[in-house]
Amino acid sequence: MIYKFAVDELMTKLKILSEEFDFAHQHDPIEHIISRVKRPEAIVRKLRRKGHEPTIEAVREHIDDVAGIRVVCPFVPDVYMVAGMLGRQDDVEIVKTKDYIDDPKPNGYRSLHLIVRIPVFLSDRVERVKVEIQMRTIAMDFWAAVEHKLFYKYEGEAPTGFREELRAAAITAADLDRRMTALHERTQMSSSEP
Ligand code: 0O2
Repeated sequence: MIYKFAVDELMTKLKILSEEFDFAHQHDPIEHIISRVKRPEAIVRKLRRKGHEPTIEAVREHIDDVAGIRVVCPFVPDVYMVAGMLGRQDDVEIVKTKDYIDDPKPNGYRSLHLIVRIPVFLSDRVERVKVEIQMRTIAMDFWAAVEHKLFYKYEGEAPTGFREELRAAAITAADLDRRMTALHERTQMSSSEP
């Protein structure tokens, strides 16, 4: 329940940033947001994979993504801008940042991962709860969703050449991001011309 409350709080924060920025700058830096609380079976599986017995203490210590939010942005600069705006809020503590955009995973996966901690105010106490926020562009999201589907189908036993093809597709997606960002910057410049 506490993880759900933390997700609800962060969703509200992100929606406010999205609407207010759109109002002030005529550009919404967030395309869409999804959230989930990890299922108990998936938590136990992840703990065992990391070599821990499934206890509440182990979940608190070793699982950062029980509460998860995915923020999908139109352009790469939007990803960093939204992350910056969130990080500057007084009650949001950035615990860890993994920048897989600057340094993609070997398979080509790109996203900015933030582990944040936020206070959840309950009837008799305040709990500081960790939430994983995955931030990515539409192109990165497309690649990650399809990659996840394909690997699930092959259960890790991908045919020859499959990984190379996926890595090449990730490079194409990154190129698409660069081209779309350049087009966006051109429209921004022309709209600010007198
Ligand atoms: P699910 O089912 O999506 O939640 P760590 O806790 O740092 O030791 P962890 O949690 O693996 O290790 O960290 P990492 O690398 O930041 O990955 C966290 C999540 O990012 C994953 O959660 C995926 O959702 C996503 N992710 C990471 N790598 C890939 C990838 O190569 N492809 C895709 N499609 N998604 C990826 P889970 O728990 O693995 O899975």
